[in-house]
Amino acid sequence: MAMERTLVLVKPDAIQRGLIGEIVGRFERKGLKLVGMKMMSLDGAILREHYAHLADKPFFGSLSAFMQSNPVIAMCWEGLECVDAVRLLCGITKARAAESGSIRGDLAMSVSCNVVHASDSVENAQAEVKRFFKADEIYDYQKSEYVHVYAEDELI
Ligand code: IDP
Ligand code: MG
Repeated sequence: MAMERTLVLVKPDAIQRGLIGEIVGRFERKGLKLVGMKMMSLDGAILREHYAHLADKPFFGSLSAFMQSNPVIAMCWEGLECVDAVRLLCGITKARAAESGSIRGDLAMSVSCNVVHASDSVENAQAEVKRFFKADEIYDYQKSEYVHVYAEDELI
């Protein structure tokens, strides 16, 4: 078991629909710790890196335009094995088929406008946090509720 950090983006559709608080609240209530957060506009260069695995897809152009259509909220969340935990909270890509109870399952209907991005592996999470945050934009602090969120032997 390891404390991990992962990148979450609140996507442009969620900003337009007034879902920032709802989405942030779900990660907070889960017991995750917010260690970085900012609003930012994405440009083509960062999106080409971020979505490099989709560069050959026919929808890449519209995905890139969608992600630049208004600012996003970038967040870095920390928790025990949180990369997988956050993916589960978000639900699968095709929001209308995502499990009820998940963020996409409860809040979205689209494949592309699916309200959130979350890193899909520990390795990608490390690269993505670096891509979106400077080192001094990530904050180390004690979260007093950790003694209630985790058992003692999980915090070692
Ligand atoms: P993920 O966000 O669930 O990790 P990825 O396959 O990494 O899914 O795709 C990144 C994003 O690209 C998706 O969240 C979605 O916004 C968009 N996307 C993925 N597949 C499609 C598609 O078939 N049509 C349109 N947009 C897509
Ligand atoms: Mg992905």
